[in-house]
Amino acid sequence: MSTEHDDHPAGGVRTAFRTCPLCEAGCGLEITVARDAAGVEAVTRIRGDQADVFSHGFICPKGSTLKQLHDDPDRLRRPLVKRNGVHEEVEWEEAWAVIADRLPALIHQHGREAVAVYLGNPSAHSLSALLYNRSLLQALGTRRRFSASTVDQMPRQVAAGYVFGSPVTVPVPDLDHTDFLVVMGANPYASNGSLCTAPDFPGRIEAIRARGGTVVVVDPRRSRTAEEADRWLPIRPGTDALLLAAIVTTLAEDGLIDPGAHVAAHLSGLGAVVAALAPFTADGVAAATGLSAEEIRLLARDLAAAASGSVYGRIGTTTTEFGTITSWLVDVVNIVTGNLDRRGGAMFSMPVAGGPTTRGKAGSGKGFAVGRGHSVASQHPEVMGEFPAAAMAEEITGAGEQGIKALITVAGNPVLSTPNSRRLDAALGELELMISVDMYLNETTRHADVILPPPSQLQRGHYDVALLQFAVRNVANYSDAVLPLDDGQPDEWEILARLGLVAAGLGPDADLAGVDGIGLAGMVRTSVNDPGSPIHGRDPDEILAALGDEPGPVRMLDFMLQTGPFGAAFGSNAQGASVALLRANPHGVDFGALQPRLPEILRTPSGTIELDHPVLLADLDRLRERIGAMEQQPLVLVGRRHLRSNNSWMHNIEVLVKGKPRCTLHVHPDDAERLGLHDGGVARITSRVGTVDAPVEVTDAIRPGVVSLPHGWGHDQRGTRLRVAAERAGVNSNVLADHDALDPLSGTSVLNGIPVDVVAAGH
Ligand SMILES: Nc1nc2c(c(=O)[nH]1)N[C@H]1C(S)=C(S)[C@@H](COP(=O)(O)OP(=O)(O)OC[C@H]3O[C@@H](n4cnc5c(=O)[nH]c(N)nc54)[C@H](O)[C@@H]3O)O[C@H]1N2
Ligand SMILES: Nc1nc2c(c(=O)[nH]1)N[C@H]1C(S)=C(S)[C@@H](COP(=O)(O)OP(=O)(O)OC[C@H]3O[C@@H](n4cnc5c(=O)[nH]c(N)nc54)[C@H](O)[C@@H]3O)O[C@H]1N2
Ligand code: SF4
Ligand SMILES: [Mo]
Repeated sequence: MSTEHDDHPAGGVRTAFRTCPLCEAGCGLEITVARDAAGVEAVTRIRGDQADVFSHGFICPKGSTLKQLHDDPDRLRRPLVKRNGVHEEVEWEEAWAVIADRLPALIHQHGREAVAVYLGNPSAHSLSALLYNRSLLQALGTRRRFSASTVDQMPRQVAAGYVFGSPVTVPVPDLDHTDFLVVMGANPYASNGSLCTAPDFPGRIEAIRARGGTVVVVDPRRSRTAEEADRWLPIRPGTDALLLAAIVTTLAEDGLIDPGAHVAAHLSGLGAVVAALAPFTADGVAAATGLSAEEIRLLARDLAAAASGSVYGRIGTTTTEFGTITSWLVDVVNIVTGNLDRRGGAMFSMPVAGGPTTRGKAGSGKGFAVGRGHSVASQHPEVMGEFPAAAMAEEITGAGEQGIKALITVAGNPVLSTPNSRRLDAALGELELMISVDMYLNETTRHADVILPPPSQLQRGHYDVALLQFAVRNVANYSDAVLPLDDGQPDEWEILARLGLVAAGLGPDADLAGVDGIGLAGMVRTSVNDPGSPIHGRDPDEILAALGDEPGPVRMLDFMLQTGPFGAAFGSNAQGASVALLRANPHGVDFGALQPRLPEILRTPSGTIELDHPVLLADLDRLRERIGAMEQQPLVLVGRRHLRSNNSWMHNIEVLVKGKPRCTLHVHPDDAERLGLHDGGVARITSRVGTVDAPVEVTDAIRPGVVSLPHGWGHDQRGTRLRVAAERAGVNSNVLADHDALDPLSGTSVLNGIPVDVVAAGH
């Protein structure tokens, strides 16, 4: 354990350090654990770890609730099996027996494609899930994969894939050194940042201003982040691509396009892109964006004139009709202003472990493509091995003989998180078999025949393999489990690995450790054969012996750390990264500020930044055709986040949800007057696919013509076990999100800018 003073016998207190796994910030926590006379341990306090190399003591209100989460009586500690419509607690053996009885038989009868998988957001924050979902997916062999990515960041990844050759090559704002930050469609004061891992994001923003820099927020809402900024541009939802295009065109007109020599040497297609954007002038897009041409030109010129600057776009830019090209245009603006891959600009992390662009041949690669197969019902192309989450319902009920018959969810709550929730909710009821790996009986898992609960967050080791790929410093932090597993409780990796073995027909008693060893040996062999690997040419048996024989994610992580860019390389670099090094440094290890990574980071076939990828250029025609409609935009709905909430699943923690109800419809006073709504009244909101009633909060912190409702609420479903959440149920905004409204390049849903009608309820 990452523990100090651990030498107390019974009746002592110890301090453990661990990284918070709840959001992308990954703050260091200092956790006090008291042991009673009987030797039973309990967490007594959680606060920010002042010595953490990255978060320096910062913590948000959610971080300390890992204790409440662990103690929550509604958190599942034993598997549930549904019998006659009721979930019953069973022993693990019994749960596995039910799955072994039903899943292989279903696959045998209907084929592998009859099984689908949905992976939710926390599986990106769980070391076990990150490393073992892969083996589950391999064992299942289905192409019917869905995840929260297509209600989130997929457009950002697709754009990066085309331009840089790898979908993880996502630039992050160099927050700690930039002189000019443009935040588009993100509210880090509530979210703590996303695809930009930066604990105390708010503090880092304030530091920009304190050192004389400028912060501009582009958001239809005057969010807390906008309030703290120098400038707020209240853009019309869904029109960010136009704003970005017009910034490029303004700079072209002014002769200010200058990517800088470092980037120009590795850049292709800039001329074609600038020419393709020429029709998008500041005057031409002003009416559609709802901003003045002057404001747009000023932003362009200020950004170009800044000593360094960075445009950062997040969920308000990705979950829109033009999510992919908006993300691409963020890169284009960073490039034409000379800010890509330079200090204070938009830079690339050098992940200490598990970075796809820290392996293999540096500087070029196969590039990125989509469309290896299509979904059955609506023929959506595969993107990054997935189909749109919005298409899951129709793949269950609308694909005839080829319909999905069984669904496995891991750490996901798509009934609250994905579009046209009512349709999905009904479709889940049609499945022959559903299995969920989840710690709550909630709106989604209530449909599951078997629920397999992972241990609590405090009972698992942690290293954020996924999100440290997007960190604003190159940092590594590993923490062992703070508390031991409950009796009989398997670790999350064991649940996922065993589920794979059972699906493969090997039965619940198959040899997990053996299979795990085979997987690891495969990774080692690949690495010793990779000329770019620091262990190239070494004896695989020597490496395997050094990794030890304890199965599970920790030795896999050790392997990734040791063979990473800062790695110990099994003895070659004694001070380098390894699990041992991180265990000896429970506050994390800082490998320094971001450094330029061009051209080695590129994985495009040409070995250049392929800025004019034809798929992206072609989508500009669709954008141009939509300008007229954008100028006439009807009333639209956007989302928002609250600091004390986390998507759909932390609403059962009393200390987080108490106080004023948060699931309210924000309405501008002008709209309220026009629509006959008043503060505290109830509005009926109707979209193409659904209707909900929500309490009204009148506020001028939103652009007229836009209303806002947070997502992840609607905890009033029968058959769930969320006693606290049910008392403040709220309404599910995704009842309103349209399953057919997608960014076609990525399959990502439009969750911001949903056309709605709003009336006073009861009229
Ligand atoms: N309208 C609208 N919809 C949205 C969004 C929006 O902005 N607006 N945001 C979207 C975004 S960005 C995201 S990421 C998605 C999230 O969508 P999902 O990932 O589908 O949903 P979550 O609310 O994150 O639910 C997480 C589930 O995992 C369980 N869980 C928590 N921790 C663990 C764990 O460690 N292991 C396991 N096995 N289970 C665990 C919880 O009990 C819960 O059931 O929602 C999306 N939906
Ligand atoms: N407290 C808390 N923290 C979280 C989460 C949470 O649920 N709660 N969820 C986590 C997850 S999974 C994610 S992905 C991140 C998301 O992190 P962020 O991207 O920061 O998400 P939000 O806070 O929802 O901010 C999105 C902003 O986009 C604005 N917006 C809406 N439409 C548009 C548009 O068309 N254009 C522009 N420019 N802006 C628009 C909204 O008004 C809102 O202020 O947060 C993570 N952190
Ligand atoms: S910001 Fe809050 S939820 Fe996110 S990692 Fe830090 S303490 Fe955890
Ligand atoms: Mo997300």
